[in-house]
Amino acid sequence: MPAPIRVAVTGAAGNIGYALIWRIASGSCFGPDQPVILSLLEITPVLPRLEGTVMELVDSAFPLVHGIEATDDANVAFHNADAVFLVGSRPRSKDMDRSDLVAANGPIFVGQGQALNHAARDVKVLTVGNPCNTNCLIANAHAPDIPSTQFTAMTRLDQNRAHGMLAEKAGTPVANVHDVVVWGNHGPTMYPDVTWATVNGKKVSESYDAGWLRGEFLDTVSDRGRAVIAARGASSAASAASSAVDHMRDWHLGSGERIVSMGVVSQGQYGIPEGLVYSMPCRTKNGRWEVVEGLQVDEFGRKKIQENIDALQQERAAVADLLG
Ligand code: NAX
Repeated sequence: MPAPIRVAVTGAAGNIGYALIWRIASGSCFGPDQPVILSLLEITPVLPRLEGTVMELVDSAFPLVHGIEATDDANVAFHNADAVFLVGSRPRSKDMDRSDLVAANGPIFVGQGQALNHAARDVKVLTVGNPCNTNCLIANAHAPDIPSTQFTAMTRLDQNRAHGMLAEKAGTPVANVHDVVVWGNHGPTMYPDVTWATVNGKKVSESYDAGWLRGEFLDTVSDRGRAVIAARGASSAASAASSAVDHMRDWHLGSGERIVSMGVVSQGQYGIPEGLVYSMPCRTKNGRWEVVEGLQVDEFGRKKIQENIDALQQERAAVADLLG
């Protein structure tokens, strides 16, 4: 059995944390033979609640869990971490718009970026807390000693939502749907692009009505988070946790030929300005991701990609004072 890896989860007593930690502990994320030491971070007032989570983890008796630590100190939580899930932050409530969310959550990622820089080196960071692209940008800016390739943001939930919707419409298991590319921001402008996607081995563009693909499909995927809040009275939690597991599992264990959507720091691919954290088509191998280059983007796609560049540049400008 390999040596245990250290996995940190922030916001560990929250809703996503409650679903995520169990999947990590069970081996769904890092593989069925990989032991883990769980390092759970919460803000001080929530430590008693986190204690309850720890009790339940102990009670679940996961053979792969070789240690559980709970703390309110990010430097302790991230010490020698191999993987970090930055979940802790406020979810959007019904009355909040995106700029409220940026203002409420951005500062958290200054301190956590600094703590990562201090405490971790060869670490894979997945930012889930919203607005996740911009929070990832902030954390990365405060961790100059960690390569920016190690900082990613989660748009896998959007890809999974798109796959789920295409599968439902075709009446086929989602395993038969591949390669929707989510471009841009995990926000309303996000673009689930089906140009290279297949369902049951056939191109999506040949299998569905073009009007539906550019209309209801796009609107439903990009508005799904809000629809879940309206229905549940709380933001997506289990599906977010599951998508975080998918993102980190593929990064750690490899995606094979599948295209996976990841928010990554742009190096100028597809005309996306360098340094923006932008969701792009990726493949992963040996613990590293690579952008799938050379896909021919049509005119509609170019317009959508630009909309996301504009949105992310605006978000970046709004947090300029947090970027150091
Ligand atoms: P909860 O409010 O249930 O849990 C968040 C937890 O974070 C709380 O327990 C809180 O005490 C803790 N926290 C706050 N500040 C912290 C800090 N500085 N350090 C450590 N912990 C801290 O929210 P939950 O439903 O778990 O959502 C968490 C975040 O994920 C939100 O920002 C939410 O918007 C975001 N989401 C991101 C998604 C994505 O696809 N990227 C989708 C789902 C979700 O909306």
